[in-house]
Amino acid sequence: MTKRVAILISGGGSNMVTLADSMVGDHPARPCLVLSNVPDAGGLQKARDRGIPADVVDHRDFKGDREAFENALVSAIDPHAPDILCLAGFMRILTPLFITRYAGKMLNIHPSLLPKYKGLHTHARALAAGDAEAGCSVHEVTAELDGGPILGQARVPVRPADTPDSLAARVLEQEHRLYPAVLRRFASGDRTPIFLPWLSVPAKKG
Ligand code: NHR
Ligand code: GAR
Repeated sequence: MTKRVAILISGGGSNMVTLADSMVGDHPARPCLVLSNVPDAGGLQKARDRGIPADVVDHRDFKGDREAFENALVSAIDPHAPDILCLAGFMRILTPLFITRYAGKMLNIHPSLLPKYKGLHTHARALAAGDAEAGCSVHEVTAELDGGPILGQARVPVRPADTPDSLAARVLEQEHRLYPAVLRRFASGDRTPIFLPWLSVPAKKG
């Protein structure tokens, strides 16, 4: 049976696009919903352009009541009956109310080599620590923030002139390789982690 995938975003949605565009042909899954907590997230239009239902639940309407926000997320998600939820640049910490409902079905991509740099500002923290390499991780989402089982990692070198933005751009290219690879494997029922070697993405021609 083809798996149904809901993708949660807060921003531009470049990871959402690579996931959605990977779910074609003999892929075991298809996108069923893109949901954003930010009304003007750029990824919403990219979802609609692809014919994927796109919806918004604005956390600001709930004035800090995280459980009320999450109940609204659940109401937006459940009619689409997803088998898998992918967080892709989704920026709200989720409480056990949400986590327990979708336990074992939820993935996140985090821009660090976990268990290093859980939480935010990962690239600035990697540079401040003088790390020689950085990267990204896909992990199962559990109640422990960025602490669930690792399903894949990709590494990049840190360059001497790097800023948080230049490092983030190098890591993002690898996110776009890693997340579709992990989703495909996960959707086929295989949770063996994928570790990608460093391969620079060639600049686009033309
Ligand atoms: N929720 C749980 N329970 N477990 C995880 O592993 C989660 C999660 C929710 C989101 C993504 C995560 C990341 O990859 C993620 C993983 C947001 C924050 C954060 O501090 C931290 C980690 C992640 C996402 N959010 C602030 C908050 O108060 C808001 C920040 C903002 O709006 O800019 O929720 O990094
Ligand atoms: C990605 O780098 C993702 O790893 C990161 O936000 C970016 C989203 O980009 N996620 C987090 O920092 C989660 N806290 P995108 O919207 O273009 O996919």
